[in-house]
Amino acid sequence: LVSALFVSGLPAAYADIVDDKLAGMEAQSPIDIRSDNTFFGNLSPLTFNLSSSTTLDVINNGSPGKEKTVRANVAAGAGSITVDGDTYNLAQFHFHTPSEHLENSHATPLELHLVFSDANSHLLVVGRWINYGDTNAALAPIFSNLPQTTADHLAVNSFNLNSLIPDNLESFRYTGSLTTPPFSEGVKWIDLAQPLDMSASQVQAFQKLFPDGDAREVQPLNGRIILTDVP
Ligand code: 1SD
Ligand code: ZN
Repeated sequence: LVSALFVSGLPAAYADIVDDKLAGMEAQSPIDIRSDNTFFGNLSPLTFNLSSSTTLDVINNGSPGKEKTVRANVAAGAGSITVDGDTYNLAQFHFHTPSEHLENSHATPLELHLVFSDANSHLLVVGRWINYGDTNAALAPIFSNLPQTTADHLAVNSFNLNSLIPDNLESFRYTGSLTTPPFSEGVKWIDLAQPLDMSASQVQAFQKLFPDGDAREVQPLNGRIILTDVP
């Protein structure tokens, strides 16, 4: 029964790799973040240290049964986040459509994930909702030239990673999992409350690549606590 519940939350593309390994996993991501399931607290500060001019290797990771996204691999040493005395290095960022995390049960058109890992390979993902708004100039070099196939690489020079992070770092924090196979748990999630804006045509360029979307359905909290410093 437990495994059937998880299977029902998987995009069809993942059905072939689902097996009994998912049974017993109960701290999965994404989740529905609502005002009635979050607890206010004094959260520890987030310290980002991000290059304002790094190179990106952007790939289309469209393989069925695996992750499906456009992913920007960043140069080693280009970014880190320090939280609770632990420093995690930025490996890559990528997008999902529609958003994987829900905001009061609503999806936004896109969600950004910045994937970090520490010296012990513990993962921390910073998520940010993306809403329709003005053209995002910083992301234009990626979204105007999205790699159309898994064979394409797009090189972006002088990308300012700070353009992805808001000044206001209020967030929602919980412990969950990868949202793509193998859905490993123990991932620290920090979902920033301030959304990022992109134009409808930028969003559409991404959605054209993944017409069925590339978002996993929300998973049960199973007693987990979501902390926030949003007043
Ligand atoms: O989908 C990503 C996948 O691309 C990979 O980055 C993995 C970490 O190795 O994380 C997932 S996710 O949970 O950030 N969606
Ligand atoms: Zn992701």
